[in-house]
Parts: sequence; structure tokens; C-alpha cells
Amino acid sequence: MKILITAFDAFGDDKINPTTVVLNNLPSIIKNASIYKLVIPTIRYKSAQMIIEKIEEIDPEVVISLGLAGGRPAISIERIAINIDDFRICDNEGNMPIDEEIVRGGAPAYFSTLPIKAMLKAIHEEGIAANISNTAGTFVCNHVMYAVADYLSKHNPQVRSGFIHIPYLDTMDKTPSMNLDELSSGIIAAIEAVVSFDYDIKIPGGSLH
Ligand code: PCA
Repeated sequence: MKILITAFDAFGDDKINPTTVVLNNLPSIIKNASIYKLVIPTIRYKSAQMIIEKIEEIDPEVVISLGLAGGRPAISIERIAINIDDFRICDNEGNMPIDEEIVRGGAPAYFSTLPIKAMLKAIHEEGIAANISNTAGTFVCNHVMYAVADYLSKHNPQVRSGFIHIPYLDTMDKTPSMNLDELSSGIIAAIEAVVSFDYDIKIPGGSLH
């Protein structure tokens, strides 16, 4: 099995993006799956386009994108991406769209096609904080999750895709944070669950508000 994992470059005030550090720290094989790594720019459209080109080049069975969610205390597995760009800061090319559709006339939203509950359970079994998130925001991470899902639904619907947000890395001196071991172990556990489960399990992961 081939799995494409993507990470972002630094954006906003940060000098690094911890997703790149975690990506570089991942082994090249996880549970017999070959891990292909790609760093994408925090730029609307270009980010997703680079992933789509990589999908066409390597033909993976699974695509998992990683993004930084500064301020979140746990690894959050995204459930859904929505068809909107509403940026509160500029992306790395100075774009700041407000309430623009990502795909004109596209589906309002796409669900992750990864086994998100099985991933949640696997991360918890490592003793690492994780949750299901019902919003990937309205910045470049949501954009990438939506655009990749839209492409796959139209061109390659058997390929599974989804998104994981991670907290700050402890070396960034921002809180809440996790260390590289925790982040890497959590992401590896999630990938192992994706390899093991082609269906999802029914365990609670919702939120009241
Ligand atoms: N996080 C941003 C974009 C890039 C990243 O790592 C986001 O959550 O949209």
C-alpha cells in the first residue's frame, strides 16, 4: 500500500511548521505501507494542486494531510471540510479571500474517508491526547482537505483521504504544545489504523458544542 502524507511550510508569525518536522521524522514504511512525503506551501490552490500532481505521479491508496492548529491541545482528526475560503490572515502569497467558494458550485462539504474513530482509538491507546474535530477552520488546511476530496471524488473515488491537525511543537515556546515523540507516535498510530481498517468503528467521538 502507498500512503501519501503531506505537511505545510511555516505561515503567519511562526518560523517553522511542526507538521514538516513530524513528517521528516516519520519512517518510510509503516505496517508494510510505503510512506511518500510531500511538503506543500501554505497557499490556496497551489497547495492542493501540488498534492493532486503527486497523486497522479505515485497513485497512492491513501492521502493524509497534516496541518498546524496552534492553540488546540490535542491531535485532532478532522471529520469534514467545507467549500469556503474565509481567511483571517494572508496565506504565504498574500491571498486573503473572504467567503469565496473553493470549487465554484461544488458540494457544500466532504467527509473524511479515513476511519477517523479507529484512528482516534489508536492514538489514545498510545496515551496521547486526541479528539475528533468537526471543523478544519476556513484557512488553507480546510482548503486542502476540501480540494483533495473534491478531486478524488471526481477522478479516483477509491482513494481514501483526510486531514489531521496537530498542536504546537514544544520547541516553539507556545502553549499548548506536544513534544516530537508524542506527535510522531500519535501520527504513526493513526497511520497504522488507516492501514488496518478499511471500515470505521463505532465509538463515541462527537461533541456537545
Ligand atoms: N495550518 C493552517 C494552514 C497551514 C497549517 O499548517 C490551517 O490550519 O489552515
